[in-house]
Amino acid sequence: MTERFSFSLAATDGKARTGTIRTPRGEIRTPAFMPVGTAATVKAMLPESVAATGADILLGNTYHLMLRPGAERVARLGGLHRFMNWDRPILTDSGGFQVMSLAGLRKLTEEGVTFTSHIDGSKHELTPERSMEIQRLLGSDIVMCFDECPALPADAAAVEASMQLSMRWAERSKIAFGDRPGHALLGIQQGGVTRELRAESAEALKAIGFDGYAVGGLAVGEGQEAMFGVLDYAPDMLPEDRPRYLMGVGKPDDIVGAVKRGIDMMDCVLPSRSGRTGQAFTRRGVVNIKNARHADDPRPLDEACGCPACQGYSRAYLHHVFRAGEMISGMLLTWHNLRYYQDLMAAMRAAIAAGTFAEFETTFHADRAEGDI
Ligand code: PRF
Ligand code: ZN
Repeated sequence: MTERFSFSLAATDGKARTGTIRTPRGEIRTPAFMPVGTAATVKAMLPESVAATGADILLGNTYHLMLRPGAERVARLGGLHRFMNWDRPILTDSGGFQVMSLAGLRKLTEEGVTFTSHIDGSKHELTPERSMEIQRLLGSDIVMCFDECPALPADAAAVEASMQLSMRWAERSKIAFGDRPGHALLGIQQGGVTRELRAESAEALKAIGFDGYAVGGLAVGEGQEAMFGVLDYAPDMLPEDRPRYLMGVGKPDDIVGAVKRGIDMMDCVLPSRSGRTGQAFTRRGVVNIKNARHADDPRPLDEACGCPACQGYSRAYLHHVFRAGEMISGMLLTWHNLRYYQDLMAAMRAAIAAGTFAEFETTFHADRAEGDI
């Protein structure tokens, strides 16, 4: 019998949840953080190193991979897992959001979106049907509906029209996805920061029926307070027995706040991108390794961290290689940041299982308030 995609909750603490997503390619412990592997690589990391940080699943991008190297080529080469040498689960985003933020000339219609590539200016089209086809060619385990996400602030009528278009696209995505045992399709809630639109979107998605549900359209310029305002009600509008994924979030305190409000999965470029620009996340807050005060510091980045950067190297060394533009700088800091994020998720899973999430949250914020890092 083909293994199916499933989700089971093991414990809840307040609205926070911990559980397991099961796929034929392995289990995903939730709450889960997904490192971003946009171009078939988590930049500066070998796949086995990404796994060693504690990641159960990666995120890949339809938009980037369709442009380069092309979805049909990846399929001929055995699919994205084989191509990038990652055999655990992969979730792929559907492309619409990246078209809107990265592509050149864009034209949005009921059918889909035509755009020019940010790489070479060539013309392309994405529709719900083509996005489903690309994600199938890539061999994605968790497929995202094709949607549109307006930048905020936007006027209410525009947010409403965009959400309704995304719901029509969600239905087309579901039909085009078909029945694929072992693979999951997730709907994406839109509706900006308006409760009624979020409710309308949730009802539309539930009527279609998905394996899981994402909260989209947040972290697009509204600020943390407004985002938490939406997360105070939006996850409750989605089925309790399915995973809930907050797309493109976020900073460590965003992640803790989202988990507290009932989110099970997240992704963000922040730990990997910051690693390449000299920013390290630690229990005490952000360390900027290029700062001159690290030049003679023999201490590790974070005494409590078990990653290779903290086990083998001083802040003085990390400062030096960053200043010298050495590649190992991005490698070590990315490793550290991904490990920090995965340790944070593990600590939250343990706290939820033990019923001590409130204490965890208090300590998390107190450690960061101490300063002098
Ligand atoms: N939709 C899709 N991908 C996304 C988003 C969205 O709304 C966001 C919003 N933070 C990030 N990535 N498909
Ligand atoms: Zn470390």
